[in-house]
Amino acid sequence: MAQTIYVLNGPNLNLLGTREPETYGHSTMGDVETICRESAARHRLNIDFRQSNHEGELIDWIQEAGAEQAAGIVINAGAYTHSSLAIRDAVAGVATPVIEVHISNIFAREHFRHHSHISAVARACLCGFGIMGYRLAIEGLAALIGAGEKA
Ligand code: CA2
Repeated sequence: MAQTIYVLNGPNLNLLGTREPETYGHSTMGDVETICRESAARHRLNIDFRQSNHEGELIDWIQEAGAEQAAGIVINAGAYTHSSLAIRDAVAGVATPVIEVHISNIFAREHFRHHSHISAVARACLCGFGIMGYRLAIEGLAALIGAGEKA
């Protein structure tokens, strides 16, 4: 049976494409989901794509991915990246490899965005590639878990 990658998106990302295009571009979460599904399909992987504005719900989903032995988690925790020890602990608590993604280059922005609580416990981090970062994260996960490309 095909393995599943959870793609988890945090607060306000449901608004992607509606404002701040100079930082986040014009694409929507729907576009991000399409990119993720296309990338995963090339490696015969399933995508479970979710967005929540609630910290506890994101934590429940990280734990669920761990319990379900998901092939990986791609997470853009939004602003919780910079504030949530609880999400950091959830990521640290799963054996599933976690890839941290940010659409913008958080290091080229305000000082308060320069620190991520998640980076130290993630398997890898990507930022500044726009929504292409999600595709790169799935490609990277596929390589990590040895999911070959579809002929
Ligand atoms: O660059 C990223 O992906 C971020 O995770 C996005 C978060 C921000 O707090 C992080 O520092 C970096 C913000 C998500 C809100 O996105 C919106 C996009 C368009 C319109 C409104 C919100």
